[in-house]
Amino acid sequence: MTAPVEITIYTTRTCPYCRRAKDLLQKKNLAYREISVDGDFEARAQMTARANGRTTVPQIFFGETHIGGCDDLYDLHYDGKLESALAEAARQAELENE
Ligand SMILES: N[C@@H](CCC(=O)N[C@@H](CS)C(=O)NCC(=O)O)C(=O)O
Repeated sequence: MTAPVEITIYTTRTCPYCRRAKDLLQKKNLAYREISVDGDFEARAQMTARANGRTTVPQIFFGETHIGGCDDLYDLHYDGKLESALAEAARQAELENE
């Protein structure tokens, strides 16, 4: 069986899009690791590098797969593709660990 993939979300404290993205993950009972980039230059640089240059928060990852920001997460949800994106990211993680 494929192990569940870790969800990471980079956030700042005052960002409404971050709150909205986390609300959806919580509503879907999806655990996530939150990395606050408030005043943390290194964490922000890591986020931007992983997110192909995107600098806004939130930036969301399923394993190493970059999902994008809040709107991208909701697009997946509204298209009914959230679960398949998680499954695909988990499959990728397994392939990379082989
Ligand atoms: N469309 C983006 C909007 C994200 C956005 O505008 N985030 C704001 C904070 S709420 C931001 O990062 N502003 C620039 C900055 O803080 O450096 C999304 O859905 O994630």
